[in-house]
Order: sequence, then C-alpha cells, then structure tokens
Amino acid sequence: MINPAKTVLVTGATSGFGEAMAVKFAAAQHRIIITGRRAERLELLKQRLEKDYGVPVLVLCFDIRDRQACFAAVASIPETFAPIDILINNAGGAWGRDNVADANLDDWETMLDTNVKGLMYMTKALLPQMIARKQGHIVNIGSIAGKEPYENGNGYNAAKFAVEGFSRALRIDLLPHHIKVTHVAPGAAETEFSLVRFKGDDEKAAAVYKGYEPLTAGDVADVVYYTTTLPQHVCINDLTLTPTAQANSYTTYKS
Ligand code: NDP
Ligand code: 8X3
Repeated sequence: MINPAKTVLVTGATSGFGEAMAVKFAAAQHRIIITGRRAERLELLKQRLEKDYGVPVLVLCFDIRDRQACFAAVASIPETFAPIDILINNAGGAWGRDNVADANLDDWETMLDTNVKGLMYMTKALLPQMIARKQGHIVNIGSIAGKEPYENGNGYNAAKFAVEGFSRALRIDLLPHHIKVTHVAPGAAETEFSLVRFKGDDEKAAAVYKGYEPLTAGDVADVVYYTTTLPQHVCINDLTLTPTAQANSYTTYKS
C-alpha cells in the first residue's frame, strides 16, 4: 500500500483494465475518481468500492473525445478529491480490423480521438495542479500494437504508436517538475476490447483468446499498481507485459 492515501483518477473504468485498476487502488485505500460514458456501470462500481473498501469514490461521466467535457469534468472535481496524485489514462480501444484499403475512416477517427486526443486532453487538464505541486504520476495505457504494427492493425497501430510517442515527449518536458510518466504496453488481455473491436460479434471476439491463456484485467491492474509504488526517485518509463504465450504483437503460440 502507498502511504498516505492518494487520489487516483482512472479513465475508462466501466470495464476491463480501468475497472480492475479502480478495484486495485481502492483495495489499497486510495481515493478513486472513475470515468467513462456508461453512467449506470460507474454508479454500480462506486457503490461496490465504497462498500467493499470504505474509500471515497467520485464518478465523472463524460465522453473523452469531447475536449470541453474533459476540461469541465476536471474543473468539477471537489476539494475533497484534490489534488490528483495519479492519472491513469486508460480509456480507449480498437474499432475494426480491416485491411487499410477497406478500413473505415470513422473507425480511424474514433481510435485517434479516444486513445490519443482524449488522453492528451486529460493530461493537459490535470497537469497544472501537478506542476504547481511539483509532484504526480501519469500512467498512459498504450499497447504492444504501439510497439510493432500487425496485419490489419493500421488505425489502432497508429493510435497506440502515438500514445508511446506522446508519453516519451511528456517524460522529457515534465522532468523539471518531478512528475513521473509511465507508458504501459499490454499484450492480449481478455476484456470487452475485442467485442468492441468486432462491433459486438461474440464469436470473432472469443476467437482472439482461443488456444492460449491471455492476460486478465487483474494482471494488468497489478502491474500498473506496481509502477506507482516505487520511491520518488525511481520511474518506470516503459513497460511491456504479454501473456507468456505471446512474444510480440504478431507472434502468439496457440495450441
Ligand atoms: P474495454 O473495452 O473493456 O474498456 C475500455 C474502456 O474505455 C471502457 O471503460 C470505456 O468506457 C472507455 N471508453 C471507450 N471510449 C470512450 C469514450 N469515448 N469516452 C470515455 N470512455 C471511453 O477494454 P480494455 O479494458 O481492454 O482497454 C483499456 C485500454 O487498454 C484501452 O486503451 C485499450 O486500447 C488498451 N489495451 C487493451 C488490450 C487488450 O488486449 N484488452 C491490450 C493493450 C492495450 P465507456 O464505453 O463506458 O465510455
Ligand atoms: C490490444 C492488443 O494485440 O489486439 O491492444 O492489439 S492487440
């Protein structure tokens, strides 16, 4: 556990990694701010965290693609949750998996708006308070898709390469402010990710995780949590984690 309790803002907490990270940090007795578009899920998670761990939980329901909404949400955070110590930019996903010739431009825009621009808006909105305190930690969830491109990954590859590029640039610019920046690049993890990517096609989504043991959202949450527990003078800049069966974004050993 990190002492004393901190405030952790997790974007995209209505499912998958974000939900698991909210649980992990709440279990460690931190104040939690959870965001996403699905209000009912956020409310249920808030009730669960408050009941199970007795920590204060704030819900901010908004679309991360909306620049004004991001800044308004951050401005609405009450004193009891300020300042934010850890920002976990997790909201995102893939939409479509088509050859570049057939790829849908709306999918590309959704991926760039969500994974990249939303992450940049949230970072910009929260930076002033971190800079004022010369303290803070920003964890950006990229992907192995941002390390090595793969067939039909095009728009998602571009978005996640941008996440790593922005994270590395942030790390440099924030050095004088003593703010940590950690880029985390997970491999295949079974969440709602593939269901979103294949637009609700259960069979296609399930096939992604057949023949090997994928990561769970809990595995990713454990690793992200670890990156936030190190002494102030230690920063993990870049961390890749994959299932043991997966070597990189295009090589997985399946039985
Ligand atoms: P999920 O689909 O389970 O979760 C995605 C989260 O992002 C949801 O909470 C969703 O909330 C939120 N989100 C999506 N679009 C928006 C939006 N426009 N505004 C606000 N929130 C949004 O997927 P994962 O948990 O797997 O993914 C989390 C992150 O990890 C993503 O950035 C993904 O790219 C990345 N990743 C996933 C991997 C995997 O294999 N699963 C591997 C590597 C990286 P809501 O829909 O309620 O708005
Ligand atoms: C999600 C992992 O390999 O489907 O970022 O791109 S992958």
